Amino acid sequence: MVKVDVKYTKLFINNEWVDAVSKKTFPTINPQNENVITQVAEGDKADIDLAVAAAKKAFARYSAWRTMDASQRGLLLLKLADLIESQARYLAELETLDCGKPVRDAEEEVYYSVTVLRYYAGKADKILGNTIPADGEVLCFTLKEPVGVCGQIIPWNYPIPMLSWKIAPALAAGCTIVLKPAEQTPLTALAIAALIKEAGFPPGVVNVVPGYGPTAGAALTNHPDVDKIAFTGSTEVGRMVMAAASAVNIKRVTLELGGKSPLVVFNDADVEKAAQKAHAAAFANAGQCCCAGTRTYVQSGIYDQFVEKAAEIAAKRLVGDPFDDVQQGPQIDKDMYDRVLGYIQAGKEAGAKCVAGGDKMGDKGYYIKPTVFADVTDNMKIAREEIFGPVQSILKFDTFEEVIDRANDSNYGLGAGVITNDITTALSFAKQVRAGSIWVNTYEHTTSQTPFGGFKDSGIGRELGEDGINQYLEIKTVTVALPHQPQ
Ligand code: TXE
Repeated sequence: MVKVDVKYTKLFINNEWVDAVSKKTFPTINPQNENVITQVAEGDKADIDLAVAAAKKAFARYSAWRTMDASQRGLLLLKLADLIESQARYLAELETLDCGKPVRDAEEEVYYSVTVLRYYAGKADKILGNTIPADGEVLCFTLKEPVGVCGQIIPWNYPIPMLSWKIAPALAAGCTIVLKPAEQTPLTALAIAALIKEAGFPPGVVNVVPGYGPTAGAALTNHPDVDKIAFTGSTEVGRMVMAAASAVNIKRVTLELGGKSPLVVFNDADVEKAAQKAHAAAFANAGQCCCAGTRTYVQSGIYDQFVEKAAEIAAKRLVGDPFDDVQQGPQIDKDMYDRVLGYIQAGKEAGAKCVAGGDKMGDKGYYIKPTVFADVTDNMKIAREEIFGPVQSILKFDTFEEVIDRANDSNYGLGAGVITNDITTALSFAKQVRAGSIWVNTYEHTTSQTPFGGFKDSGIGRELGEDGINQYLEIKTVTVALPHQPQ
């Protein structure tokens, strides 16, 4: 068993480590063995009030943060990126301890998050307005200004990447932040908070308040001094966040919610390679991925061969201790474990053919066997609802028109993939499928430069890339009377 030192368990407010006002704590659990790792200070409304007050003060007109050169904000982000990079292995191990993902994946995620911080560091002093040839005797231009105090609520499936997607554009834009990590995975956000202080960000610019959703999370979404909420999580909570965000003031809202993404494999694909790609799309991060390709549509000409391959690959997937060299660790917690097993049961009862897995694994920890269902039909629960576990549903189709209609027949629209060598098929798919990211002959290829977000119930707004920083900027139009004639 790898021993990981947990250094930070308190709330991080105004660059200080503090207990919760209530003095309450909550346990964070190791999903590998169901043991309590440690107790963490449990933030609630009173702590959110303090954190928002600190963020508001840090955003005040003449504060150190507001008067800092934009280029300096970029340098602080670069410093933070360097510090995180220098602790990549430690942060990866802490992440694995807290959320059970294989440590090699966790380490890759740390390096990936560093690229996000560096991308937005470069953007800090390149936030440009326009000059506008407005009608009338005027000079007109726009300024892009930070939105203000941002509440950022993140989930447990990719704790460090999600933190980077949230804080990097907000800081580059000049906003201040109160971040609430998921209750299942508070540890890496706190470890990174320590690095934020070390990097030299002024007090109050970033505050991290662990706690539960209905208490700490809701207090943030309901707070009158929060100008924007950025949320990643379930569609169900996303609805609540959106309603709360308009209750006491009109907060800007970005939501990155669930998905049920289709991956469509055409007859001309190489079956072996396509099955490998579809496997990775469905099973990455133990299936706990918002854009997981969980509806695998396979054209009838290669369907039987494909199912056989998919089952074979899933059966060989290495599942086990995430500190070992495995592909899959446990699911995040007991709730999700039970929920995923419930979906597997529902698939069996609906008559889908279970060709791999189909059960829990072992008696300790939240492990589930990589599961593949064939002969899935569109109306089955496992084809319609987000499972968020290691379950692939394979569906058969005949024609292009048919599969586009079926791919689009979902309330979600986060990601979609197509595997084909025919360029017209690929590009027609890209144009006709209603989803925020379309991947052709690849899947989940998401980098700091590429906007990411959903159509329909998968969310509002985009993260990453140029679009990502725009969500943290207000546009101010300045119009100056200026006679066209000589004075
Ligand atoms: O999500 P929640 P859960 C989906 C996935 C999964 C399901 C449930 O289908 O099975 O959601 O997961 C905070 N006000 N995704 O229950 O509850 C909460 O504390 C404000 C998709 O973990 O949405 C956490 O920080 N905040 C997904 C965050 O919201 C609240 C990632 C997410 O938790 C709140 C995770 C409230 N009332 C789950 N209630 C993705 N899009 O990647 C909870 N929270």
